[in-house]
This record gives sequence, C-alpha cells and structure tokens, in this order.
Amino acid sequence: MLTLYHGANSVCSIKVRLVLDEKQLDWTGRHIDLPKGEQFSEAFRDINPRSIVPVLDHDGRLIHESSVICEYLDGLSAHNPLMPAAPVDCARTRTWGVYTLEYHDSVNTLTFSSYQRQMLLAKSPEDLEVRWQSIPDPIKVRKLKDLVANGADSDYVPVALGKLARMCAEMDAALAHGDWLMGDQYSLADALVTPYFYRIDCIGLSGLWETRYPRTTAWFARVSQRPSLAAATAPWLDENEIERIRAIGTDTFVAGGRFSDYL
Ligand SMILES: N[C@@H](CCC(=O)N[C@@H](CS)C(=O)NCC(=O)O)C(=O)O
Repeated sequence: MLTLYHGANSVCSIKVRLVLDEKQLDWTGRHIDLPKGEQFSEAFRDINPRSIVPVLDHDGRLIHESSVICEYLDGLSAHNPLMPAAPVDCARTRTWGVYTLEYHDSVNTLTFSSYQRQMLLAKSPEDLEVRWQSIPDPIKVRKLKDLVANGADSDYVPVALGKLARMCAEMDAALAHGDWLMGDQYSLADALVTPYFYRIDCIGLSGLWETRYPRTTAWFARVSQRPSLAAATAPWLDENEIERIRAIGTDTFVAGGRFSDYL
C-alpha cells in the first residue's frame, strides 16, 4: 500500500501527486497541515525528523525527497514509463531532479516573502517564536525571519529571482531539442519541474518566462493541459485560494515594476 504524507499547497507534494496520477497508482493520503504546524508534531518527526513533506510510506518503508519518491513511483508500475531508457537520458533526467533542489529554495523564498508571509504575520509574536524554535534547520530559520521582516525588500528576493531566471534559460535551451525536456517524449524531467512553474505562475510571476522564452511558455501550456496537473492540485486548492495567492504575489512583486529586470 502507498501512503503519502503531503501538504495541500506544498509544491513538492504537488510533484508527487502529479506523478501518482501520471502512473495511475492507487494511494492513500495523510494530510499534514503545514500552516497549522503539524509537521512539527512528535508523530510526524518520527516519519521525517526534518519536519518536511512529502514522505512516501510503501508497506511500512519510508522514502523521503520528492524527486526520489517520483523516480521510485515510476519504477513501481510499467504504466506510462517516465524514466527514459537510454542511460545518458536517465542521467540527464536525474540532473533535472537535482536542479529542483535549487529551484525549490528560490520558489520557497518567493512564497515566504508574499502569501506565506501574510500567514506568519497574522500570528502572535509568541506563536511565531514557537514556530521558529520548531524548525530544525537554523539556516532556513534565518532566511524565513528575514523574509517575514522585509518581504520583497529582503536581499534573498532578487537572488531567488535571478536563480529562477536562470532556470527559465536552462529550460528554454533544453526545449530547443523537442517539445519536452528530454526531446520528443514527456518524461520524469518534465514532471519534476512542472510544480515549480505552476507555483511561480500562481504567485503572478509567469512574466519570468513569458517575456523572454516562447519555447518555455509553450511547454508550460502543454504540461498544464495534461490531466495530471489538475489531478495534483484541484482537489486540494480551491480557485478562490489561488486567486488570493495570485493577488498577494502580484501586489508584492509585479505592482510598481520594481522587478522589471526579471519580468
Ligand atoms: N527537498 C525536499 C523539500 C521538502 C520541503 O521543503 N517541503 C516543504 C513543503 S514544499 C515543507 O514541508 N515545509 C515545511 C515548513 O514549511 O515548515 C523535497 O523535495 O522533498
């Protein structure tokens, strides 16, 4: 049995739910409410001492890290094979998985300087302090504190935008060889990066690729049309919530043209 510990609006959880749909695998969800802080409970720390989702439980065996989980899921079923057959293409697909660690950090910076910041600012100083104390990674705490204090004025924000601009350039270069990252066929590489584009679009920053990269723009339209993206998002995120997130993101990053070098 496959049980996924996941967060409704967690970008890495969306990644795994998307692959579960591409592979048409049956699974059960254990929802961890991240805004409420359920990831810091003792029970969840037993599942992942890093207090982050997603975690896959396959018949009692725990697997961590979203891109690793996705490759594991691909190996469980012959339906719609996502890992390319040639060893060189396998290696290149895994490289995209490694790149997503950097993309994740940058997307995390943008979400915590916009709508997640609003969520944290609504907490009392005491509750916020409890949250900081609960996060096991002190480097992450330092970044989050800065983002909550300074929002889009934080020095972390232009660094994140610069890295995501590079992501778009890397994508566009890869897409010169076909409709999909690995050429003519949709693969795990496309699945692994899709949620980051989805999130950036949700916070109003699709200008990062739409202003410069027509191949990437066309690719995002293609992955958005696959049923797997809606299957991974719609049951957990309602349209009103997405519109609220988009409005906060647009107000934070786009209004006033302050980041026009990137958008
Ligand atoms: N590299 C990890 C990153 C996992 C991660 O950071 N997950 C976020 C949600 S996307 C989380 O659980 N955050 C907990 C928190 O914000 O306290 C992966 O790809 O699985």
